[in-house]
Amino acid sequence: MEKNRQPEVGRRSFLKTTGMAALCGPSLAQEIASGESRWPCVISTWNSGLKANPAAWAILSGGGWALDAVEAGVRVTEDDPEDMSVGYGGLPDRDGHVTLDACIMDHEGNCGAVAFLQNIRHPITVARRVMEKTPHVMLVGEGALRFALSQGFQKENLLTEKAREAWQKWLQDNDYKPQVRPGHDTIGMLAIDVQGRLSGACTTSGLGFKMHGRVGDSPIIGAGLYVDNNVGAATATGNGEEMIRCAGSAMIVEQMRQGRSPQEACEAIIRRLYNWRKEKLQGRQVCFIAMDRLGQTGAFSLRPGFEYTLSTAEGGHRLMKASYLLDR
Ligand code: SD4
Repeated sequence: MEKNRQPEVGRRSFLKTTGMAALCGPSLAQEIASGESRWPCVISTWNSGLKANPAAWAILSGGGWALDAVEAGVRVTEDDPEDMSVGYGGLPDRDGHVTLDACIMDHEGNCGAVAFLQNIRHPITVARRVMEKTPHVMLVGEGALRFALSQGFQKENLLTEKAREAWQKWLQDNDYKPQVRPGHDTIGMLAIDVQGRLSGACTTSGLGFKMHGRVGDSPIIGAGLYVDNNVGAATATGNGEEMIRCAGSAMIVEQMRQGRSPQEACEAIIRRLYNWRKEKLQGRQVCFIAMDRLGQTGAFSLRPGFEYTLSTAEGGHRLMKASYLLDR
């Protein structure tokens, strides 16, 4: 477990000086006053958060916007060649192409996404541009690439030597059958800032050695990511086909709306999926993290092995093990 202390953020004094508590609904104001809120806070999937969360924290601790924080955070992972499920260095599809999916969503329900995007290192920033510069939510493939180039992004080769070697080994050992790979490293990140604004981002190269053109849950609003500032936010990693099927992230937010905590909400949706699909989930992993509007968090997975990174003013950046439903 790694732990880095961070500077304190003056949340209470911020609330006092901005009169923020007066702007919130009575119960939220009460919850803030009673000290139950934990603003700012960042949670992200896997241990990649140990590198990514500090970039998000740097923005939040300066009083910045959660949307800027999650974008800056996951860009660190997109740049990291050691993360073989995201951006530069991501594993290619079975034909040797690195194809990227990403989406982003803010506290007002604004969202943007790109899917099946190639040769652009930071799909999360292209997703944000789709949100801010177009009337649409999602662009895919050639259209997403054309849009990125029109926005000044540069084309580059994202296939590292390490990823190419892994692909060639896979080709030798397998029968060109698209794989449901057990290893996952997609980054989904949720943050709440000192003004109580939630945002989320999710970015991936998808399942390694997938079929060309396959898109997972990560760029799909409601599956890989969902944010509703009245309630909370959720994001996912694992076998995207399952998250799409159960509209996982949106369902978790709905569970929180019914009064469940982020932890209970993640558990409820994974149990529901398991009861529904059981043996069809053989060899598949499904993992969620969630945060409510107070900055309280939860995490749960179908199988053991899921870790996440939590950053708070009190605790610094901590790698945590999620609880899970099945023994293996
Ligand atoms: C996908 N959910 O494309 C992603 C994969 C993933 O870490 O999470 N990998 O299905």
